[in-house]
Amino acid sequence: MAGEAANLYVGFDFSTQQIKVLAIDEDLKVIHEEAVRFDSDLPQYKTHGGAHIHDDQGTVTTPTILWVEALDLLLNKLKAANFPFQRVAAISGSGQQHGSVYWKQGARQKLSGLQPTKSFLEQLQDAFAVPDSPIWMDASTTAQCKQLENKVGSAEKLADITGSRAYERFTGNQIAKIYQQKSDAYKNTERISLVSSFAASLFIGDYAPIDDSDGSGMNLLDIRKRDWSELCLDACAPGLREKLGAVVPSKQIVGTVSSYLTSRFGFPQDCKVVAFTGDNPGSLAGLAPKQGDVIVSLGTSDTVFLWLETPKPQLEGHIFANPVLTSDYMALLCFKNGSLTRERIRNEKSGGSWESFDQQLESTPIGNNGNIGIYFDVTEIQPLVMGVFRFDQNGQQVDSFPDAVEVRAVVEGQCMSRRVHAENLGFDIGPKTRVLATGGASSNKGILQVIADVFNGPVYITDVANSAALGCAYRAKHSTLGGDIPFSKVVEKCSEPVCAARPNADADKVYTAMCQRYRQLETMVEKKHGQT
Ligand code: ADP
Ligand code: XUL
Repeated sequence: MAGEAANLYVGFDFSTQQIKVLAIDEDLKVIHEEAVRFDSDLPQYKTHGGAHIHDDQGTVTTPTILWVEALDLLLNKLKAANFPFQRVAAISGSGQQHGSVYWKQGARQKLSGLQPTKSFLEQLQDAFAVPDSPIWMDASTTAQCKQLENKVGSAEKLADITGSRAYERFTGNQIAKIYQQKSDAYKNTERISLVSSFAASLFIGDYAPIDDSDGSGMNLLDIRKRDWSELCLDACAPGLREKLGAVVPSKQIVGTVSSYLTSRFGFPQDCKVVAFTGDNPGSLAGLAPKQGDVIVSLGTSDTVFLWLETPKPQLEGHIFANPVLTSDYMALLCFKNGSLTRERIRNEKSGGSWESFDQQLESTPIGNNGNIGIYFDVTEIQPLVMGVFRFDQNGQQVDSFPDAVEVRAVVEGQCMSRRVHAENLGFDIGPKTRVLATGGASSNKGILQVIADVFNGPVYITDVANSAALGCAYRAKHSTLGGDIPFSKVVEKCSEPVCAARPNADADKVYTAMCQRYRQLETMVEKKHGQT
């Protein structure tokens, strides 16, 4: 019974551009949502899209203390809205994947002794050995990636152990860079957290363990054993096992909320905290996919992923531990040039309005008369290339497109790359495949139509675009019920996704041919401009 005093379950998402929170009742109905946006709510940090892009174009960081202050702001917003903290039975959350936090020696004591009269910000100012956290957009660790693959034996061997070959943003390589370039800071680090476990630590007032699903994005975890790989740890930095702490299944209850949060906001003393995980694993939980569904998440990054029973790691893409069923896995592809690239084109070609952007999309034919654009504003992941490349219907490279052609080219180019790389990984995408769309841009009908056309399958959405936070609220409930009942049982009451776009009749013909051209053009661009 979801009466006035019934339990609530809360999910947080510490994403690239904001922290979002939502609360659900026992019937899984969302009763409250709130967010703090980093660029606009905390302008003093001068972030762009939540990040600092450094001059070398490879290094991308976010001040760790920004996330701390953002949580202060968010909890105060909830309080100002009279949020019923006392009804919260359990919380969980997610974080942008791969980003890392370096707690200074003595920080654990600070965390466990927080004074309820003061904010997190006032008390954790000096808690970090590295003040700027490397985040998933970073591409500055190519040297460390090569070192790791060499030390482990080969890219294939590393992929076989950890689910991925070495990737610049993966945390082991980021830690190796810090160890090599800031050895004093490394020495002075008591604990290394992921963004997710860092956030959970703020809630329990102690270091929270890393969960196996988000931990799979580090190039350090043996994804089958669900424990750190000694070989990978040793290849990255000394004493790493101790600095990382234990790995736990994502469904593990890692503590109860701290007495600090109980006193300051009124959470009940027995409010459980379930391990926080990565934002993509969180979204997988939030969308409760059926066998065969492909998920396309259109956030700051675009990701394509699915539930997997057996891991078959390859040199492209990633295999992570599954966040809701410990014996299973998930496969994922991540594309760095997602929403921020679409936003740039919208600002330059559509007067900053999504409405005009959509009208331009509608005014141009599917297939864009053969024009193809590849837009890598920041170094892409597959392929490792930066730059903008436009080709006309004859495959000739051109310097510009008319505005509306450019708008269609960015969306079609992105969707074709998602399809081509998903096919490389063996994703079986056919007319019967349900494509579940989520993330900020999934509210855009025009973009959803292009996805349906390029993937040649129906695209479904749920009424909550914020699937990562929602998934974590579901996970909080699942673990409160013991975690042993199937997750599907917990989410059986959640509303079914609705079909938002179906492919046009001639889309298959147009895009099957065009995806082949896209594949050739991208390979050519990679040969000429690739950074490996
Ligand atoms: P993250 O979780 O990575 O912080 P979100 O999933 O919240 O990101 O998505 C944020 C992005 O959504 C913004 O950068 C913005 O470009 C995009 N977005 C929001 N509304 C629209 C829209 N109507 N059309 C296209 N993109 C949109
Ligand atoms: C996934 C990835 C991004 C981040 C930020 O591998 O790097 O999707 O999780 O959303």
